[in-house]
Parts: sequence; C-alpha cells; structure tokens
Amino acid sequence: MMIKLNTLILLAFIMLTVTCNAQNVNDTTTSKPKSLIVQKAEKMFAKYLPTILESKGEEAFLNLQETYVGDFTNDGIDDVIIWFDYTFGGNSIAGTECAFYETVGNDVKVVAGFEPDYMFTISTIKNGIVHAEKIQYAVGDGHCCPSIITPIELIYRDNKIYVYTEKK
Ligand SMILES: [Ca+2]
Repeated sequence: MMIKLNTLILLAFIMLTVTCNAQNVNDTTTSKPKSLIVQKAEKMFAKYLPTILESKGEEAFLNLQETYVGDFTNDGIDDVIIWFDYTFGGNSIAGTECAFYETVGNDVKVVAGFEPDYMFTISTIKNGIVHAEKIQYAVGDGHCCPSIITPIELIYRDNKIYVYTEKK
C-alpha cells in the first residue's frame, strides 16, 4: 500500500512537471519574434489605418487590433488576417472589421476586407476556412454583454469574403 502511494505521488509529480514544461513551451511560442509575413502585414495595416479611420467619420479611433496567421487561400502557405474594432469614444464599439493579407512569395498583399454590420471575433484559420464568431445583442442584453454568439465560417474567393453559418 505504501509503495502504491509513493508511486501515485511520483506519478502526480511527473504529470505536474510535464504540465509545467508544456506551459513554458507555450510561453516561449507566444513571445517568439514575429514572422516576416506578420511584420509586413502589420506594417501595411499601420500605414493604411489612418485612412480607414478617417473614412468612418471624425473622432473614430482604434480600440483593439489582433493578428491571425493561417492559410485562408488553401494553398498550403500561411496568410495573415488583421482584425480590429474602432470606437467614437466611451465604451461602445462602433464597428468590427478585418483585412485579409495573402502571402505571395516573400510578400503579402491585401486582397479583401470584411466589414459586416455586426461584431465578430476570429478563432482560427484552417484549410482555407476562417472560423469566426458573430456577436449580437439579444433583447434585454446589457451594453457590455451581447449574448447571441453564432459560429460562422468566412471563405475567401477572388477578393471576396463569403459568410456561412457553421454546420453543427
Ligand atoms: Ca495561403
């Protein structure tokens, strides 16, 4: 019985160590230097951002910006999507959009934009499909907390983005 208990403790210790190591690996991954295509896409985005905001009207400013890497053209090469939302102040989001950057050789070129009339977030880009979530207010939802979340798929084709409700 004593041996069994020791073995259990040892096992628990090993599992804990493995978990900690896995955590460290993740930490290293997130802090690794940005890939060249991400750097290029972010640079292009930063340059174009003032024009985007200006087109929204006076006082529009960037709230959040996130970069996603994955193959949305389905040619086996990672592309880049930059997601962002903007506001006119206060705590209300005026719009959520994203820009699609296709990787061509060592460069990226902007090939499409997605500007729906609802908020959304991006989860993953895999095998030519961008998995995202459409976010909407239900009647009675507080301003902070829209409660209708619908998984959607964004498909890129010939400079256009097509939206499908994700199959269950
Ligand atoms: Ca690609």
